[in-house]
Amino acid sequence: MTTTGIAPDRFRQQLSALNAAPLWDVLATLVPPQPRSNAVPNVWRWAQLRPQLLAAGELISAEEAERRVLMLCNPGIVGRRQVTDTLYAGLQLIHPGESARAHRHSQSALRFVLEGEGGFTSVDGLRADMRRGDFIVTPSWKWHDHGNDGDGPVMWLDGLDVPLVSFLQAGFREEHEAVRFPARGSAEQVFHRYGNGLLPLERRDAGSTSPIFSYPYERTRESLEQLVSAGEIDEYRGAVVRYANPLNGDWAMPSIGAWMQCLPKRWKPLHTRSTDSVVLTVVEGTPTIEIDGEVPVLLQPNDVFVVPGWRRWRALAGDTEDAVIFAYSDRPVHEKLGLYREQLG
Ligand code: GTQ
Repeated sequence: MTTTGIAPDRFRQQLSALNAAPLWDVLATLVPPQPRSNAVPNVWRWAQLRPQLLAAGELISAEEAERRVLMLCNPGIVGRRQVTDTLYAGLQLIHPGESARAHRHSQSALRFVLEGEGGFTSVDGLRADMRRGDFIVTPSWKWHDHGNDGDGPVMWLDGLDVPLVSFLQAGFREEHEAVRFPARGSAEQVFHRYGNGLLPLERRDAGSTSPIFSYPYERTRESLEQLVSAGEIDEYRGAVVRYANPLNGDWAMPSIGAWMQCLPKRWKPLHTRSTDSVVLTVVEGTPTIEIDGEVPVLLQPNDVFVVPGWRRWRALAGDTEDAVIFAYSDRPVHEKLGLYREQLG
């Protein structure tokens, strides 16, 4: 009995009818002592999904599907279409001569190329050729279409901030009247304007996304190689570079951070944990992911793996060859909101 004489059950019913509820029932879960991701660690095997992606290619054309993609659904987030609490991942296929028609949306997207020659993404009519290991950004609200001028299938990993944008209910989308946005040039031109450590004298194009939208693997690999030879190896992540916006040094995209790591063979990194949730894929080698409390997972090239936030983990190359890992996470959002925390060691 409370001092007013109301039975607790009746009290809760009355509150519920008034669309209110007592905080003290749920305080510990509403404001938890530490993060508890809904996502679980999981591996998506390329050897299993590649045949399914090719099967999708027989079921539906890229034109019909608009985007012919297999979504990667985290088993901990039942019924949802996301790989972590905030991020989306998918595997996209384009056959020679096909087009994924031009559209634009508020969601930011990245492409990480897994297989094939001759693929391209165009952003506002600027064309970026897609080769294995390339990282390509399609910024929020920029027109983009994809195609394939080669003679075999082209496949890549899509990373988007879809769950985050839907949580904020901030999403818009539009179809372009043409399948392809009119061609205006190439990603190379953009690189010459904003790369090479050179920028336009007057800055008229402030934007929260990097003007450079194509980061070819050749250049990234070369930087990692130089770091490895110079012995510039981070204790936690090996030789590591992040994809940057040259205008402000921030991440290439405002909501998704992406980086690439080279883990030297026989080298043992220290563990870390951080609030962001990481989606990674293997570019070279066969690294093992160790997460506290989980069975270690040996990855093959193009396998996709998720490390949910606030789990202590590390990635090791093994004894025979170096490993190269591409990763993306929601870290920029954590940083911007003052929520990013990490524990090293
Ligand atoms: O290529 O624009 O996997 O809009 C999901 C939504 C890819 C894309 C996805 C998209 C795209």
